[in-house]
Amino acid sequence: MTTFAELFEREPDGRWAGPGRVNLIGEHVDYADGLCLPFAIAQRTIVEVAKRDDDRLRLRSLSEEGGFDGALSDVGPGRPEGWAGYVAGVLWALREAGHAVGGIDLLVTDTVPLGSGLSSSAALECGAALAVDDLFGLGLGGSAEGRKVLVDACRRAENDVVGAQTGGMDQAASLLGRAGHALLLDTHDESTRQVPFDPTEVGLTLLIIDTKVRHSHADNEYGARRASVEKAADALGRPSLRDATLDDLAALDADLLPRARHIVTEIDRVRRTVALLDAGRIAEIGPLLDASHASLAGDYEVSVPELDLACSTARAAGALGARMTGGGFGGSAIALVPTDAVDTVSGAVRAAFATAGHQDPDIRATEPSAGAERIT
Ligand code: GAF
Repeated sequence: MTTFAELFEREPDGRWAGPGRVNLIGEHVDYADGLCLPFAIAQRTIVEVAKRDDDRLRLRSLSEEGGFDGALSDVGPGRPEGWAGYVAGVLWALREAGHAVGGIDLLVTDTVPLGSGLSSSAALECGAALAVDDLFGLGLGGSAEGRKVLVDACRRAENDVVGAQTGGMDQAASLLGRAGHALLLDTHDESTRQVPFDPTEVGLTLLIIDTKVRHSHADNEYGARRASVEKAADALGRPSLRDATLDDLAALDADLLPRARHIVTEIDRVRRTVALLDAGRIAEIGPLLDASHASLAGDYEVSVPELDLACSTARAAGALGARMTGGGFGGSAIALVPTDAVDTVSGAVRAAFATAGHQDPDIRATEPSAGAERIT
């Protein structure tokens, strides 16, 4: 395997990890002033990084083609293309925000599976952001408030350099995640709260079912959903749909109504999920997960048959609840399962996928894990 030293003729200053995320509930509401409840997972993207004394960026990956070799001053909207834009974009955003950052050599040695709906992009951005914070002594990584500044830089990298109009949920989960907790993120004021979430403590397991499906039109569809939600808020004369009621939505046309209904009902489901978790009633959140999936599939139309099959089969085999997680159009579902039913549920989902002629899904247990950190 190629090493950092072979590529760059020097040793790295250290290694940093940025985790992927699962969103427990609160889907497609982070660009709508809503509430979401993600957590960082054990699957991580690892970067080896060395600081440079000049302005040059040399970015390479062991698993991905492409990369970048150029000046930080050449980075901007649309440049560089490909995965390197996520890393270069973080440095660009930090510099735009007034932080004194310069060049780096960086090698991606491990990655959260791409297209799995577990936010490999945020994992990369956040691992790189923490490395840059450490190496240039920005002092942001040591506190939640500082990490929120890094969250903003990672989100700007994605919005302004890569050009994906995503919300900030994934970056917040990757940088602010904590073992045993889900992160309640209020995207209205960016406030956060750690909510206890430890399924294993009560004999439950949260499974990730990666369908391995990735649709190429996902980015366009994501943008279209976001535009519909903004249009619906405009039509109602509100800054966002956050405080709208179902009755308010009656004024919307038939195209916008279901989209807006998803936002309003999903925010309510997050509130109810948090209330149950705060009361230690984890096993009771299943119906809220199911209702979230139904809303995403029916009203928001971001699911695909493989995600629907994963959820319905998991439920029929004993899961307490199941839903797609992340942006949709492929990627992963989650299922909350009594630990003694994990084999039954996994086997049933595999069998259903085989019968339907789908690829064999990747199924694994997950739990809330630490946010981005330095490893060595
Ligand atoms: C993607 C986006 F990047 C997030 O910001 C969020 O909108 C999510 O889709 C849907 O909840 O992961």
